[in-house]
Amino acid sequence: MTTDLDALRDRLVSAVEEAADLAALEDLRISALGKKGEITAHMKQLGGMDPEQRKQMGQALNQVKAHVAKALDARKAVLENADLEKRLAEERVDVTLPVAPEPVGSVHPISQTIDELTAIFSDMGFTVAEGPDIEDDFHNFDALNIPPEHPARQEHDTFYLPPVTEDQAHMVLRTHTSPVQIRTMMGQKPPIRVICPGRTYRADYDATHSPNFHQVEGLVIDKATHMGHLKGCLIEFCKAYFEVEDVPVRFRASHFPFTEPSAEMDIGYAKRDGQIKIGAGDDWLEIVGCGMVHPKVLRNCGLDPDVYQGFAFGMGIERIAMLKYGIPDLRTFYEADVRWLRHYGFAGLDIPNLYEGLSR
Ligand code: 2U9
Repeated sequence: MTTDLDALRDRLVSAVEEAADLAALEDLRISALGKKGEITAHMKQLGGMDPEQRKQMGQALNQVKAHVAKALDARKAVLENADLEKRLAEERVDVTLPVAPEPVGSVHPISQTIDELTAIFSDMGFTVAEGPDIEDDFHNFDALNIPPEHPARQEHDTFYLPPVTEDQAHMVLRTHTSPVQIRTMMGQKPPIRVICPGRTYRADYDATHSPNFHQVEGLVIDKATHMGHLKGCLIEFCKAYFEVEDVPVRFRASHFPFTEPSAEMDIGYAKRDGQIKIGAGDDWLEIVGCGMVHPKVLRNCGLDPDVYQGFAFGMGIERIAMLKYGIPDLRTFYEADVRWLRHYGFAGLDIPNLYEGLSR
């Protein structure tokens, strides 16, 4: 009987030693030691033996079992080690290789233009102010001297939001960033020097209008601010933004409810080979609306117009981006076309500043 067990042990141990992989080894473990395994089957026969035989067979079987279990453990360690070595060889990384080129994102021309505006006006002592896209009638219209019956209220093609409660103020998607300046004047004491870039909304859609567009507006309030400061500030802005030494400008009288006097500023340009060249030539492009803040607007914000004056200006961000970067169609700004972005986008880490250059 012990010779049979020796043969069983030798057969199982050599099968274990020859197991090719961990799966084959697990199959062997089950077929030897599992519930229906060969050694288990022998164990089950112990119950039918007389006590002396059971004792001898029991001891012999336990030795076989221990031997096979030891062989299983030893083979498992060998196979696991071989697996690890194989993976290490396969997954080896040569850290001296150059970084593989990856598809990179780019900065959208609207973001780039806002960064450029921020760099230019920061250098002149302005900070950036922001406000909500959803505004009430007061901040978007009334405070700006645009009362309900004023024609400008219709001209703005306003998106009105349905009231949540009956007594709630009319809420609108802001039609300009001017409410940000209202909030600034009501929230802090002069001197004030802010620019307010951001999204604006008007119910208007064609080749030159988008229902969602971007504006930047500026506001300066102090005790002795005058039209000369306004002109100097906008001329400096144009030279810095269009990256030209000198730029011909002209101011034409205009009308806005929130400024008095009001003006529009044009810059000189020439068309060469179908491209717009800013700073030369006899043609004019309107780029900025501006004026001295209306005394009623100052009063609406709690400022005494006999003490404080200021100027304000506003321009369309898409418009100045199109002029600088030769982008012909307004609608392409919002199409999220990756080929357009690759062409007109900017490198993510080239943050515009006046020392290294605005657009490289
Ligand atoms: C306050 C007081 C005055 C902001 C101004 C303009 C003139 C203007 C347009 C330019 C092109 C908007 O994007 S556009 O359609 N803006 O012409 N904006 S003065 O005046 C203000 C603003 C806020 C408290």
